[in-house]
Amino acid sequence: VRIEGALRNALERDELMLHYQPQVDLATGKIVGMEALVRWQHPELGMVPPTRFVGVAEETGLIVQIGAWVMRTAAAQNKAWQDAGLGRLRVAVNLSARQFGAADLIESIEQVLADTGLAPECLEIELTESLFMSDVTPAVELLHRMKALGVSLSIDDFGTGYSSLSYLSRFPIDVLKIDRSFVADITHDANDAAIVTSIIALAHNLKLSVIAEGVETREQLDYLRSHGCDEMQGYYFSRPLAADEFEQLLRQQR
Ligand code: G
Ligand code: G
Ligand code: MN
Ligand code: NA
Repeated sequence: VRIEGALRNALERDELMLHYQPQVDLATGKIVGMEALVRWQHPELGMVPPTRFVGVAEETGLIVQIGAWVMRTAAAQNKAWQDAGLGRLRVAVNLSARQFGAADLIESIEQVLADTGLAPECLEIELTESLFMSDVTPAVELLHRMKALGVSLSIDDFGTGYSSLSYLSRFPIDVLKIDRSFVADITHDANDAAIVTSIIALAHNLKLSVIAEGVETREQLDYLRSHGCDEMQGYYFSRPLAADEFEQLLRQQR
């Protein structure tokens, strides 16, 4: 209850901010994109982790406003970095089920692109398999409308959902994000290694690009690179960073 009331004010009081976690091209070692992750700095509660408020925001519907703020802020930040000559990056934002169900989703994405001037292909929208569980037909139509805007679409936490693989051939997806639970034991567990290499092959056979999440060690990185994974994201390279820290990292790689 305390969280819910405070969360209602968080947007107006400017208490939310974004952290950015680098996504690195495994062939070049360069940062090619970032995932925007919301943070809440409350004056008394301190830093509230998303695990404590994203669920509440989902239940109350506040996630629709928060998600719109996240998309706008992330797109504007990416455009500013691009204008500063820091590279043609792609920024990924997480889309919640509530946002997916909102009537004005397409218009709000369109508006963010128009207002910020960010090239559509530099905005990636992360979807989870749970979004497709209920009724597949409206989901397919909605995804095609999103895709028609030119944005990039990815499946987050790939492999953990209950959906059938059949949606992969019907949905206009660009990227699979391998869930970090499969990556964790990749160098010790033959089954996890088999799952990860199979997801990489599946993605490439479908002409999708593939990114591994939760990469924490050099051994995991080497394994993923040698098996043709395109990109990685994880603590081994960097935790999610405040915008000024992320910008420093970008400047270093220039
Ligand atoms: O780094 P991390 O603790 O940021 O994130 C915890 C969880 O919160 C993850 O599952 C992540 O997908 C989710 N999350 C972070 N930012 C957002 C956001 O902007 N929107 C939604 N819907 N979920 C988010
Ligand atoms: O659910 P989603 O994949 O959107 O959320 C990303 C979550 O993963 C965030 O909570 C982020 O902080 C966390 N994360 C990012 N890199 C790593 C990592 O290398 N190891 C672990 N354990 N978590 C990570
Ligand atoms: Mn994500
Ligand atoms: Na994930």
